[in-house]
Amino acid sequence: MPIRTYIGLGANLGDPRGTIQTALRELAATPDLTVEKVAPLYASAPIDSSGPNYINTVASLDTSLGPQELLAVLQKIELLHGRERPYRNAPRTLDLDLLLYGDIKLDSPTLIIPHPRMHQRAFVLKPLHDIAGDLQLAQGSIQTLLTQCKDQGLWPLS
Ligand code: PH2
Ligand code: MG
Ligand code: MG
Repeated sequence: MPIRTYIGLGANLGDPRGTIQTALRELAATPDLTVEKVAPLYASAPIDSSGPNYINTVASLDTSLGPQELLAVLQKIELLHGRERPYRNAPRTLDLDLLLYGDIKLDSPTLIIPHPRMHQRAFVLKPLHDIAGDLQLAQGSIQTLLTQCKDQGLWPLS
């Protein structure tokens, strides 16, 4: 049985909208992985980061890949789009974050699931709510968590 996973997509360098759309097509073309839903795109002010506003969204995937295999797929697609990591939270051409993988908890040196900061970030919670409003995170309902980060700049793109 495939596992339902959620990933966050973000970019604030180059052509963020185009890059995110291309990355979604590359994900959809990946063996053993189906893109189930994609939330609308949002513009968001950088949080603990710098540079132009980000474009962010969230997608749900169904996959028989394991979490580390899925992480490798995400990192390969990031590299295809020129992702560099000069320092933590640097502006980036593409960031693909594994947010949730079924209901597993994982704490390895390379991967922590659920994503440790997702519950504090409107740019994750709002698009996640758009496609999975009933999801409960360990910290509470998405709706409640969203009220706690309502001061973060987030704007729907038409
Ligand atoms: N990603 C970060 C740090 N800060 N801010 C916004 N608005 N959007 C992001 O995707 C983002 C961020 C680290 O991955
Ligand atoms: Mg990130
Ligand atoms: Mg990342």
